[in-house]
Order: sequence, then structure tokens, then C-alpha cells
Amino acid sequence: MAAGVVMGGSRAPVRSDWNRADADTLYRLPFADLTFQAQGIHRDNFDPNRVETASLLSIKTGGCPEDCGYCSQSAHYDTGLKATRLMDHAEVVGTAHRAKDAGVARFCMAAAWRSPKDRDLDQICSMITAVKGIGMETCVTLGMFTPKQSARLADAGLDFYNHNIDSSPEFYGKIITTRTLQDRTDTLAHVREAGIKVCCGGIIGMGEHVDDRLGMLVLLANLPRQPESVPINLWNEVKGVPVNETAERPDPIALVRLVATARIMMPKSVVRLSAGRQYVTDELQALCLLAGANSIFIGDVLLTTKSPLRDRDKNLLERLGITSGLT
Ligand code: SAM
Ligand code: DTB
Ligand code: SF4
Repeated sequence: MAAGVVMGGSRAPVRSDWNRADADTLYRLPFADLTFQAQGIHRDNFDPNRVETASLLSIKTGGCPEDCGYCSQSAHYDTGLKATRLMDHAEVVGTAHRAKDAGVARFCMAAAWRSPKDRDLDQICSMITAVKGIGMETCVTLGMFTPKQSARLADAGLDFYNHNIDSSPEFYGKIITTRTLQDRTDTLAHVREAGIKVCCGGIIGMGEHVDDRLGMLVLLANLPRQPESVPINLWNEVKGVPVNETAERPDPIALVRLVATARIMMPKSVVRLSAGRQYVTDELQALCLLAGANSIFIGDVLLTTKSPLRDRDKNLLERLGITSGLT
């Protein structure tokens, strides 16, 4: 097969033997060839006129023992964020109800933990069961955990677990020292063993090189099974964290190239434009959607930082003729 050419088709096998040279060849194709190929693969596997929606809630904010250099919630940095305790069950379910009424499909609950304690898990499991009970897809992101803990989440009815690898193996150690990438992939394996779907992606714009972004895609695409959901976050500016010193907003065309490359390498995964969309123009979002992105977070706050207003998203999707279920 010629360099940069990948077979499409919904029945084409999903490759798990990607290397950086393959990813780089795709990424550097002439823009029209790259986006045409990505759009073809997208159409083979998804409705190109549909975007999935998810909303986020920080159920336990700040005071995190991990030292992730990009995060407002790490206790290692002075970001001015006030730490909170685990949110009350009724408040979580009430927020999920409002998201459901607004037409959002998935509710993602996030906690600033290195890993959950068993007694916290009791409360989380009852939140999952309640949110599932109102007819929403459920996702949680709680840090690392054991096979036994993942089985409990599965029993509670959890659909997705979000656990990002965040960057390339080389860059990982430059932004986080309190855990390793191996810790991360171990938890992903526990999630899979419990039969929970995986949501795993990363952040760009922290000062990493294009090669790190491609290294991250290679790692994701070569996991024993590709993640069902791949969030691509643009680093959301946070004062007081180390990444503030190195961050560089990615070139808009580089973002589209990365989305298209992700779409081609992971043809059946939902690719989510996640944090940082407030920095992105409507035109650039439209290009990313054409290149194969098909999910967004809805709501004016993500966990601790901003996102575009829901009305702006609704208006953009309407102008593009994209169905999302938003009311
Ligand atoms: N503590 C858990 C963990 O790290 O797995 C769950 C919550 S953590 C906030 C979830 C993800 O949010 C991180 O893996 C990272 O990809 C993303 N994230 C955190 N801070 C961010 C920022 N300032 N901009 C963009 N993404 C960010
Ligand atoms: C993901 O990849 N992005 C979301 C979700 N998974 C949990 C989180 C984005 C956080 C942005 C920074 C903040 O708001 O604190
Ligand atoms: Fe803690 Fe997660 Fe933030 Fe890292 S990304 S500091 S683990 S909340």
C-alpha cells in the first residue's frame, strides 16, 4: 500500500501496530488528502451529521495529592482553588437531571483523587446507579484503581471510565512525577477486565512537540483494544501551575491535522473536542468536525475552567446541520 494510504470501510480491520513513522506520514499528508481520507473513514463508521454530547461535573474538587503540572486541582501548586469534599448525592443527581433535560446524552463525574477509597466508592456507586436510572449514559474519572474496585463500578452500571494518558511516554515524566504511565495503563486494563468502556485521550498545548502528540495517538491506537472515546483537550490556562511556563497554543491547522490523524488511526472511536474550545473559532471547530471529531462537552464550566456557552454550541451545530439531541 502507498505511504499514507489507509483502508477505510466499516468492516476494515482496526490496526493495532501503528508506529510513529506511520502516524507522521499521515499527519504530514497534503491537507486536502488527509482530511478527505479522514472524512471517508468517518463516514464509513459514523453518521457524519451527528455529534455526541456529554456534560461534566466536578464531584470532588481540588486538594489532589498528584503533581500533574497542568492541573488547577493539584495540592502541589498555589492556584487559588478552594478544595471541597465529595458532593452530596442529591446535588449530583439534580445536576444530571438538568443536563438530561437539556438533551445531553452522557454525564461524567470527576474527582480530584489519586485513587478512590473504598468508602468513597460506596457513594460513587450509588450516584452512578441513580444517574443511569434517569436514562443517561454514565462516566466517571476518579484516578487509579484496583480490579476489585472496577468490578464494583461495573456492578453499579457504569458505562465509561475516563482515564487519560495525556501525552507521549517521553513527555509524561516532564509533567507528572507522582505516578507513571504504566500506572495509567494498568488502571485501563482493570477497566477493560471489568467490561467498562474506556475513555482515554490527552492534552495538547502544554509545550510538547508534534512528535509527542503523535506518540500519544500511537499509544492509544495500540492499546489492547482502542478506547471507545478519545478526548482531545487543549490545555486550559491555569495560573500557578508549571505548565504555565511552557504552554504554547497549538497552530489551528495542527489541531485539525491531529484530529484527522486520530480519526484514521482509531476509525471506530468517538473523538471528543474536549477542554479549550473557548479558544477555538467556529470555523476551526467546523474543520475539526469535518476531520472526524464527533463529540463535545456541553456546559459553560468543565471542572474548574471555562468552556463555550451552550447556546454558542447549539447555534454552531444548527448552522452545520448537525444533530446532537440538544434541546
Ligand atoms: N483525577 C483524575 C485523573 O487525573 O485521572 C480525574 C480528573 S482529571 C481533572 C481528568 C483529566 O482532565 C486529566 O487527565 C487531564 O487530561 C484533564 N485536564 C486537567 N486539567 C486540564 C487543563 N487545565 N486543561 C485541559 N485538560 C485538563
Ligand atoms: C477529559 O479528557 N477532559 C475533561 C474530562 N476528561 C474529565 C476534563 C477537562 C478539565 C479541564 C480543566 C478544568 O476544568 O479543571
Ligand atoms: Fe489530580 Fe487528576 Fe488533576 Fe492530576 S489531573 S492533579 S490526578 S485531579
